[in-house]
Amino acid sequence: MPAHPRPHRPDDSVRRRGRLRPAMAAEGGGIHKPLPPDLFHIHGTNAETVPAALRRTGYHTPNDRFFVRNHTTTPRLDAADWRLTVWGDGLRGAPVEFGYAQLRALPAVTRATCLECAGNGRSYFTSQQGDDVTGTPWTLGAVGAARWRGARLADVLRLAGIRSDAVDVMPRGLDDPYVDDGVDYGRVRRPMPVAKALDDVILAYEMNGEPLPYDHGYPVRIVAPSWVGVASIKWVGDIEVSAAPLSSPWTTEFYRLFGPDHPPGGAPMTVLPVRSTWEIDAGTALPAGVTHRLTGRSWSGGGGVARVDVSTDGGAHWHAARLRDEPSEDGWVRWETDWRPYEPGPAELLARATDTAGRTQPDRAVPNTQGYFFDAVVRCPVTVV
Ligand SMILES: Nc1nc2c(c(=O)[nH]1)N[C@H]1C(S)=C(S)[C@@H](COP(=O)(O)O)O[C@H]1N2
Ligand SMILES: [Mo]
Repeated sequence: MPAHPRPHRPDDSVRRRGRLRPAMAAEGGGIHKPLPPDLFHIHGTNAETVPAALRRTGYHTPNDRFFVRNHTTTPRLDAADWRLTVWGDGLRGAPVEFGYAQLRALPAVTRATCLECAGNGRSYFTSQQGDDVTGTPWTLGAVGAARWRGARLADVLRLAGIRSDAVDVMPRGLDDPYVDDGVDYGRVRRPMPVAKALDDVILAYEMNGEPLPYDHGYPVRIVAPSWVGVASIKWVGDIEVSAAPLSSPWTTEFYRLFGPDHPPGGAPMTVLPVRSTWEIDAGTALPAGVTHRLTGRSWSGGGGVARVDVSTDGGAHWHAARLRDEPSEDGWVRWETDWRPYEPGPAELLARATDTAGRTQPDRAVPNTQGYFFDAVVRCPVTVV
């Protein structure tokens, strides 16, 4: 594929690419759980789930193989002395503190929802479209579905005395401040509108029936269904409630769409796009003359996935995959198709999902300098032998 020549912020790619190097030395060192190579690909401080590792799982992604996206390192906090401070001029009075036991005593909700990094699929901007992007070169493993159990953020905000004119809330993590290229951006934090915070956001303390693992935010994290993963702040320690709009580097600089196809100041990012993955590793050898049950998953931040079309011949012919789950608003659907290849040689598997809102994966994703929201159909190469 030819590169798409286009103007871009001249200093951006060079500066960013240089900055990513030191983190690579860590190679997953800041992550607590084991990262065996059959389950994870490590990218610096982050680890993505290997596609074939999903195949052996049910609907929910087991905690031991759920992807980890860390700006720094996993802190090992103690629930006994953890406190959540809710503060700001969007409250009627003084800051209010919640302890772990207090949070667990509130009415609990359980929600099965996908959590996905906005940069999932980023490497395909380069490999499929020739776009020059910066950031962790994920394939499609920066996504998982879990059963999150916790208190409603809405209940906590009401107990804290949120005012009717509050507009934004900003949860902040207790992990180390994020320092990159000599710039200290402070602790990971990202505002969301009050409307989202009061709608479906959870202060989760359980993941798939277990206390949150250290890497996924122990003792308490935010889970913001359908939204970019960075909205789901881990190891949350405080939440600012504001009567005026809030911003952070995670809305103004990172997790924002920049580039010629976006407005001059960049476009904000909230709801995740439609995407699909095959549960087979790129380059897998499949014997000819044998029927293979191929499986995959599709998901969308904008509604349940209603249809998945697949091609086993590089996109020449398409047919509908069998869906194994009902469309779920913020979960995924598993699907399968049977394929009996005859000719030895290279082949490409393609999957294109359509959600209940009618959004379909395009052939080409709209580029942006930091490589977010790659939603185009991914070409998964295999070899028939
Ligand atoms: N405090 C804190 N919260 C965080 C992050 C982080 O580095 N620190 N990473 C964010 C990003 S970018 C993503 S995609 C998700 C990843 O969640 P996981 O590591 O549990 O899969 O957490 C989000 N919450
Ligand atoms: Mo992310």
